[in-house]
Amino acid sequence: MVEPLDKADLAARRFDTVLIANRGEIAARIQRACRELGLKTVAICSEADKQAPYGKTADSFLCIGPSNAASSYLNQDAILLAAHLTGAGAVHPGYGFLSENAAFSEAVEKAGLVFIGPEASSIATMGDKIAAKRAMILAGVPCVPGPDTSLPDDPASVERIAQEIGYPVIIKAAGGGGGRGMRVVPEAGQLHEAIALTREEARQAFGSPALYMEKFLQHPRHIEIQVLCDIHGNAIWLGHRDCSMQRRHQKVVEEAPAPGIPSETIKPVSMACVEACRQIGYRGVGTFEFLYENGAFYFIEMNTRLQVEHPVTEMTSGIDIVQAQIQVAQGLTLETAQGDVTCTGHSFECRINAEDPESFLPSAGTISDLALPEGPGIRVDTHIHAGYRVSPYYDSLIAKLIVHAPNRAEAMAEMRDALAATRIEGISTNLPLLRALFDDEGFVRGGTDIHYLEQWLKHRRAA
Ligand code: MV4
Repeated sequence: MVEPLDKADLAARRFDTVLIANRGEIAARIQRACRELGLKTVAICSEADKQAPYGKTADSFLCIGPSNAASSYLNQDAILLAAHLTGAGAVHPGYGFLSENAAFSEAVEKAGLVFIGPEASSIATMGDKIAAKRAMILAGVPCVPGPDTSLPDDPASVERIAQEIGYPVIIKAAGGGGGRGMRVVPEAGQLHEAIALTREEARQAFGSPALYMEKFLQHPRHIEIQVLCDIHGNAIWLGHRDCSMQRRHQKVVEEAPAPGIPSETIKPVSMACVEACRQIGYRGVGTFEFLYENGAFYFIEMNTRLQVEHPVTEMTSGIDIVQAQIQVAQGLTLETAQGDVTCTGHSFECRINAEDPESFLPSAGTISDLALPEGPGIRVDTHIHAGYRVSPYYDSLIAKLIVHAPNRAEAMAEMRDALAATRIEGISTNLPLLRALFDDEGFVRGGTDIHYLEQWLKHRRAA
């Protein structure tokens, strides 16, 4: 249920200055959206990021702590202090760091500022993967077979649950997500040990021993649905993305739309996602993650943040997701109705990482020379420039190469050209790997599963 808002509540959500509580390409991306909306920006940094280019173009720029993220980008008090010192009225958390921290959402709002993201209660519900699954079942979103309750302690009961689902099953921690805290159980003989190990890991890593069990899907694709919701009960979906091309739960290439999904299949699933948003009074942007196997969708998790791969959806839908996210945070009504959303053409995103192309170890150092592609249908989201120092402290993502064309084949050709025109000297990057991938027969065909890239890398090493 969405609580009715009075005029004073709404007026309190207006702001003219946004503190961007993040770094790197996404800090630059959010700053651009703010500028386009006529909002002032506050950039923050750690000691490692004092030279960041988005610091120079922000209205205020503050160093809030040392290089290690725990003392800076994760330091809630330092961020709130920076907001007060600069007169910011809102905080945008970006992705990672504090973006899915329910306590931070609450602390920001309790301090009289606007959190550009969902309410703390929505973040908490989706952070508890069992609660999330229960909310989805209630809204009619299709889920992976398995109970929406935590596993009981007694051995006979869990054996019965696994029998009912059918092996292989997967044990997941309620506090996990994104590939953390899960274990596949191929057969009954391994059930109890898997539960004991996962429970102990969950207790250590998430502070909660709660687990749940699902059917393990062996060859799914990872497909996600982007939603956008205002605080007046309007919710829309902006199409879907295929994020199956990943290694160790790190996405490498994303595309929109997911190839080969019939609109009759995706439409009822998307409608249910939008219904789930209305039921929980969801505010802002969100992503419903699904496994897709044999023509059916199975919900696994909801992300309550702006995602790295949001540009492919912006390119196909024509909607600026970051601007819209800021506007709904201000309490504005969504201008776009579902009937006005039309997705056209095809978009790819390549994540360019500063890493060794063989070992995948992060590569720090100074970018000595740089050439980035440009032209119609090409977009580069980045904060780097010649002379920029890539520090070893943070995520290795340094740029996103995004293309848009009338169809998938043309978008692929455009990405090949864009990759060929990209040069980054002085550090190692995954550019060679991305170029090889866009020449791979399986990827060119489309519709590969979540294991494809890791298998491809294995064969490539052997060859
Ligand atoms: C699964 C699964 C198979 N069956 N759940 C990994 C990340 C987290 N979001 C959920 N994950 C998975 N859950 C069931 N019931 C396989 C994965 C999985 C995966 C999912 C999406 C993208 C990449 C993946 C890589 C390995 C495993």
